[in-house]
Formats: sequence, C-alpha cells, structure tokens
Amino acid sequence: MVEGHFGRTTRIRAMSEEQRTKDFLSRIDAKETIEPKEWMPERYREQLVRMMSQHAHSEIVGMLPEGNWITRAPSLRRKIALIAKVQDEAGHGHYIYSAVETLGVSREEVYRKLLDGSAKYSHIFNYPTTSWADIGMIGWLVDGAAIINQTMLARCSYGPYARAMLRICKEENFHKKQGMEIVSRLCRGTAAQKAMAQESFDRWWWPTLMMFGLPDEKSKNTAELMQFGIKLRSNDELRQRFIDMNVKQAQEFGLTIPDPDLYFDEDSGHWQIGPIPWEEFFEVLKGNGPCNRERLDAKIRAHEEGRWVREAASAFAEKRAKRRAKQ
Ligand code: BYC
Repeated sequence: MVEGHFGRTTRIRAMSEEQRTKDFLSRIDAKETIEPKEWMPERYREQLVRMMSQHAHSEIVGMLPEGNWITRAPSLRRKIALIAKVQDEAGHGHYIYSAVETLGVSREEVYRKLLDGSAKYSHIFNYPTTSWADIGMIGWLVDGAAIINQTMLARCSYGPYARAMLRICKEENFHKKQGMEIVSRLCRGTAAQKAMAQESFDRWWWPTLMMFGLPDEKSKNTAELMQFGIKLRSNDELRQRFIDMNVKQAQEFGLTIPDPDLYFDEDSGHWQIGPIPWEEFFEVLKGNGPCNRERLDAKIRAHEEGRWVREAASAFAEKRAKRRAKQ
C-alpha cells in the first residue's frame, strides 16, 4: 500500500534527525518528488533557496540586455517577437520567485538581496548587447544553454521547481528558435551581416560555456546538489552536451569557432575545446564585468520607480479585505 501524506508525517515525527535524513535520501534515490510542506534537511532547503533565487534573478536581469534592442529591432515582426520574449523572461522570474516562497522565504527578502548586491545572478547578463546579432546569439546560445540545464532541472527532486521548469523550457524553445532564425538570416545575408554575426559569436561563445558553472573538480556545490537530486548531471557533462550540439550548428551557419585548440576526439566521440578563460569569469563575479554596475543600477531604479504601484496595490488590497470582512 502507498503511504499517504498523513501517515508519512506521523512516522517522520517519531524519528531522530539522523533517521529522517536517511529516510529523505532514500526517497531521493527512489526518485520521489519532495513537496513544500514535507520534512527536508536544512541543507536541502538552503541549497534550493540559493540556486532558485539566483535563477529567478537571472531571468529578471536577463531582460535588460535584450530590452536594450526593442526600440531598434530591424522590423515589426522582430520587434513583436522580442517584446514577447522579454515579457516571457519576466514570467519565468515570477514562477521561480513563487517557487522559492514555498521554502519559507518571502519574495521581498529574496529580491532585497539582489538589490543590495549580495545575491548572484548568471554572469552572462553582465555583457553588453552592442549589435542586433547579439539578440540572435542570446536566443541561440544563451537560451540554448539554459534549455540544456533546465531540461535536467525539470526532473529535479523539488516539485515546485521541477514544475516551473517544465513550462519555462517550453517557452525557452521558442526563444532559441527565434535566436537561430536571426543568426541564420544574418549568416545568409550580405558580407557585412555575416561579419556582424561572426563578431558577435566571437564575443558570446566563451561566456556561454561558463554559464554551466565551474569545472566539476572545482565546483563546491555539485556533489551535494547531486546527492539531493537537484542536479542530475554535472556542470562538465552539460557543458559537453552543449559543445557537441553547437559546434555542428555553428559549422552549418558557416561561423568560425573562436578556439584554435578545438578538435574532434574520435576515441570519446566528443569535441574537445581549449582552456576556458576562467579568470574573466571570476572578474565578472567580483563585479568587474562590462555591465555589472549598469545592471544593478537599472534594477534599483526600477524598484524605486515602481514603489507607488506596490503601495497603491497593497492599499487597494487592504481596503477590499476590510470591505469583505464587513459583509
Ligand atoms: N554565473 O559550485 P558551482 C537564462 C557560482 S537564466 C554566476 O558550480 P552550482 C536566461 C555559483 O552560484 C540562466 N555565478 O555552483 C534568462 C557558486 O556560488 P555560490 C540561469 C555562477 O550552483 C533570461 C559558485 O559560482 N540558470 O538562461 O553547483 C534571458 C560555485 O559554482 C555561475 C540558472 O540559474 C554563473 N554562470 O552550479 C535568457 C539555472 N556559475 O552561490 C536566458 C540554475 C557558477 O556558492 N542554476 N556560479 O556563492 C544552476 O544550474 C547552477 O546554480 C549553476 C552553477 C550551473 C549555474
């Protein structure tokens, strides 16, 4: 007979902390989904709050480099698609902030950490978008990397995060397609358009590879995240999947990969890349990327300018609650 929620809660209450952790890990091994009100080790909760809030912030900050091109999109069709994409990213942020709230932290608290600079978001959004081709590269490469990572997260052990990822991945697939269409058109266009695509590709290739996180032997979180069933594949495994998929794609576009050491290894059946410039990654994480200050200032300004909307909405909600209480 399958154990119900009530039965499990009663059984777990009677256990010691050690027994509870053992029971929890056996549920993870059995690929069970963990839901918000269930018992979980404090480290599991902390890791989820850290990773999910970084992820939510990335979606919200990710709107900025792309939003930069809405007024300059080269046609009405491109403008409509870009507006829809940027709006989708806001939605993704909201799904994930809601999922973080199920872990007992308020959205205000999580968001405050973004604004005071104490929370991380993906380093990739600290790079500027200096040409229209960058919008294509973000869709193809950045959303492409996100899909590989998030398809795995859609099967992670925490129910609210996994379910948010399912929907997000569907939307990200549209984003990737619109990016690939932009890149493909530029690569088949005039010499100047092709050169614009190559120049942009040269700037985005290495930073995109860094999106998957540090090499496995240097990643301090991977082992624990895998034990908890939050990550099902390591950073290097996912990065390799991305490389194998996109070296071929770049060749089809006629783009040259900015890596003189790149070669296909017949034995492993994988493309091998040269050294990733991690010093650049650490500089961006320290706040010294090309746009760190600009991104944070934009979010702080938007938060200030939106204060009256939040105040009006909560005053309205309060008034309505009082009216309802009287009825
Ligand atoms: N950028 O032990 P590690 C999107 C940090 S949104 C900044 O390997 P972990 C999109 C890491 O946080 C895409 N920091 O970490 C949106 C850790 O520091 P703390 C965002 C990074 O967690 C709009 C330290 O380095 N996706 O695609 O095992 C428009 C050690 O690293 C980065 C997600 O957030 C980085 N790239 O693995 C378009 C997915 N990499 O926190 C597109 C969810 C590492 O210990 N997150 N760090 O101080 C994950 O899957 C994992 O957190 C990561 C890192 C793979 C990113």
